[in-house]
Amino acid sequence: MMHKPRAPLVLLINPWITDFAAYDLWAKPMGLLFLASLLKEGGCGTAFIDCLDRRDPFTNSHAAVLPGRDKKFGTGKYPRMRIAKPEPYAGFPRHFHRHGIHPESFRRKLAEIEKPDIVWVTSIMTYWYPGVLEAIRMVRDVFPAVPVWLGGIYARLCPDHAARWSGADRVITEDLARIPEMICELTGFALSNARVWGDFSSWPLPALDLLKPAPGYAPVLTGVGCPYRCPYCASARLQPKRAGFDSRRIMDQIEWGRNELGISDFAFYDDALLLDAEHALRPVLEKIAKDGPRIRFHVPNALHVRALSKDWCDLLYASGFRTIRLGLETALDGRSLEWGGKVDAEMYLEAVARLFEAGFSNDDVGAYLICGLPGQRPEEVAESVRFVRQSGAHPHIAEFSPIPGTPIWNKAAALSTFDIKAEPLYHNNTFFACRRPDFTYADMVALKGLARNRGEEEKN
Ligand code: B12
Ligand code: SF4
Repeated sequence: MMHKPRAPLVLLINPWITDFAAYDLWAKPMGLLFLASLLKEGGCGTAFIDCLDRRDPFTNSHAAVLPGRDKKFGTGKYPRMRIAKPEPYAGFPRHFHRHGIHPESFRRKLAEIEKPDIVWVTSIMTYWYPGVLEAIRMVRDVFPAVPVWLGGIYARLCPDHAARWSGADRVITEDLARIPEMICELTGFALSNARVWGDFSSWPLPALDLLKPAPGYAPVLTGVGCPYRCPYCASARLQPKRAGFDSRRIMDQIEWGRNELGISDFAFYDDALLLDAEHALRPVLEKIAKDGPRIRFHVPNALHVRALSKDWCDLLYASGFRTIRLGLETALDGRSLEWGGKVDAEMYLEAVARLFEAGFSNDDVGAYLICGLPGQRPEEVAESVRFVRQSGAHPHIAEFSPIPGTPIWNKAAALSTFDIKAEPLYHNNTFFACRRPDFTYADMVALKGLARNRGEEEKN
């Protein structure tokens, strides 16, 4: 008699952030949490280790660790340990840290878990790969014979680098629709929900219950993809097709977080939250506004200014949005057109005025300004900072960081004196690898100061 293969146990790992600085600005491993739900729904066992847990007692009481701290709206500081600066950053005047739990805590958590059949490691920023490599090394120490698969944003944007250096058995660049087949090839187990994997709109809710203790906030995703093609952005490469959840599913994500997990702060991860949102997001927000919002929403990933009609601004306010970030990038219309035409200065001023009329305060509203793009001059950024401040919103500098496969990538590689094609550490926004004689690192620091320092600006 043929035996049905046993359901495999998949260990999911969210690795450390290795960076000069990192702040938990509503950053949770959303991709991995969706995968956990898909695996569970398909019949697999799952275990999860979060190297970015801010509340790990072992870590926060360890003498070598600067403990984490809770801040506003569920955000906060990660615990961190100073570590040696990787060689490519030699001479860069900042200390380097591993953010998250103590490695010994990670080792203990691994030792407590039943031996898995596969280990899945996610990755986010390409330049955080040292944390990914360290996690995989430790997994190999504890479970030498267990296959390790690496997926996520670093894996997809730098597959050759990841294949060469990560230590994973497999670097996942395939469409998610292929994953059930790949699991079956490895373990012989056929997931019962194989067809769901490639159909975003049918995915189950992300497994927020794996985050223990319950997090102070939850990420929410209503859809993937963006119709724009800004030259510096990897959205189209990561999510070429737009897809979205219906209102029921969006409401379920929020209600589950609020009612079952007691969460009151929610951060949207969409690239284009308000575009084509009439039928899915709007009814959800209308219901929340009608019932009286007992929750707060945040959009750290920026809204499209062009979508901010009067009724949307009113609805955002009434449904509990508190942190509004706008993707302005520049106040110079010529530049805006050159960079994809998603907004112009007049459109922005009208939108900000509508947000204030709706009830938002100056402190609620911020605008991102890209800084240091090839061809851009520091004076343009300074002008945009002043423009945003005059509009009543807060300017937020987004340092240009070159991303593989984006339209501007080759131009950035030709401009940079660092080998950004071979070394993902040079994609770090803090490092500013595209510094040049007419836009220096000192210019970047000064512009960040200008954007931060309202008092200085008002004095001048
Ligand atoms: C939400 C978001 C943020 C959040 C937090 C993200 C986090 N969790 O840490 C915030 C707003 C804080 C943020 C900040 C920044 N971000 Co951001 N962010 C995103 C965004 C929009 C979504 C990421 C996400 O969660 N997606 C949703 C999940 C479902 O997808 P996923 O993680 O890719 O997972 C899927 C697959 O990859 C796969 N998968 C994942 N893991 C695994 C593992 C295995 C084994 C398998 C099989 C599959 C698999 O399955 C999942 C389901 O499909 C992306 C853009 C994008 N469209 O992806 C940019 C993006 C990651 N950010 C980017 C950048 C540049 C930044 C900033 C530097 C911007 C700036 N200049 O300030 C800052 C840096 C922050 C810092 N230093 O801490 C770049 C990446 C750059 C890089 N070099 O890697 C991106 C790609 C946007 C872009 N400009 O193109 N960001
Ligand atoms: S509008 Fe935003 S998400 Fe869309 S391509 Fe431009 S930067 Fe990327």
